[in-house]
Amino acid sequence: MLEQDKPQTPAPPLSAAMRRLYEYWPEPDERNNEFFSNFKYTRLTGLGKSPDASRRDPSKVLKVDGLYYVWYTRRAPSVAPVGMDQCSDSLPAVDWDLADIYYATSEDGFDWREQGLAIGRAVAGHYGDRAVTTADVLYFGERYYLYYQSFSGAFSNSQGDHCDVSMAWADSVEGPWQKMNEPVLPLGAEEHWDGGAIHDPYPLVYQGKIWLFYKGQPLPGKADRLVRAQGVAIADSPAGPFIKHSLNPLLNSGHETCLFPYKQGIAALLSVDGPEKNTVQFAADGLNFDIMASVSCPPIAPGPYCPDAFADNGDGQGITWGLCHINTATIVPNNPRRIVESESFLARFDCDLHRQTDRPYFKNPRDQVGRFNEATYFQGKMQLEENARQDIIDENQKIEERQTLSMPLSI
Ligand code: AAL
Repeated sequence: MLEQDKPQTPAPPLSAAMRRLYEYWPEPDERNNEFFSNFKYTRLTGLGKSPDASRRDPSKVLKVDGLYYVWYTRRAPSVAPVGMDQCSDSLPAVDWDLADIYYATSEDGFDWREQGLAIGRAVAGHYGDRAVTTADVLYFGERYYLYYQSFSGAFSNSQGDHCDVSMAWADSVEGPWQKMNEPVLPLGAEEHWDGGAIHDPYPLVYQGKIWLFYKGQPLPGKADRLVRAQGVAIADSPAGPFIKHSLNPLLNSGHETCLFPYKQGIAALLSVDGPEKNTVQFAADGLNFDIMASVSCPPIAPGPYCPDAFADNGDGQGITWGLCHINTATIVPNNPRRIVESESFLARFDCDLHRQTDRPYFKNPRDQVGRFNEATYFQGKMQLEENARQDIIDENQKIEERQTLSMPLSI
């Protein structure tokens, strides 16, 4: 609904919630909200769950000569990660350690064929010798570019998920890829929001320039109020220099980056982290994002099929599908903030965040948000663990005793 079409805010008295309904939310009913969508998932052939390899963090999907292409992180064999203090030359610290970037193709977006290595790790002792991961693609000036995370040297607890972003280019979508072999987007200064890690490079072409969105993570205790956030660095050419925008961070939540041109601006899908996780946001200027809808069970590490990602025509159409990853994420015993991910595989998501589609199937909030089914509530992660049950009974007992003590005798 356009600003000028919004109904007049009624005169006071008006509660804060009702003022938001008039002045903040684009549409009171999600069924009419262009930024609201359910997400539906499909298992893939060729890239699905397999004991041989862990596949994760897919790029945007690109269509070239009628064939869909995707790049992703692949680690084989899919042995379980052992943590940063136990890793070795053959034992991975994390699910994306000792990994390379592979690519796959598909004719219909459902049945995929793994084609092979796109970008591999460097020789030991060289830049990017430990892992090359989390790639995303740009097509610019009739050339292809992959921006990716480059890890040099073994992981360690002190360094954490520390890496920078590098780039490789190719004249053909199938490579060979020439590596820059140096950072194209360096870490921020120690006290900065992106001083600890730079992840999930995500290029778009916007306002005649290359906008490289990325996730930043501060060093522990450095940037207050931030766990992770997203920002942008802008350049005239794919090799940079990329200038980080003075307004960064632009998004105060989210984990893996997922953005797409929408109308004259840019929309973003946020998941996993921060107060504004599980939202779809929009910035008419590509910089100042507002929450437009809250969604549930959004795809993790979404790589959308976004045909106008590089069109820069000021008339972004949106997205209807893409790939994402699903994995086994277990909480590290005695360290609830840490999870270990493993057995990652790629899956497809479908949605309706497109201006040319009108699919009530994806716009019915009752379908998902309002009514998950039994299997959802009693799946491993949702079910109350047996060992937590007794703790809860004991603790509730104590709370009730305290409450009873503090309540007047008359009840
Ligand atoms: C992902 C991404 C980046 C992180 C790790 C692998 O979810 O955010 O790629 O480094 O996790």
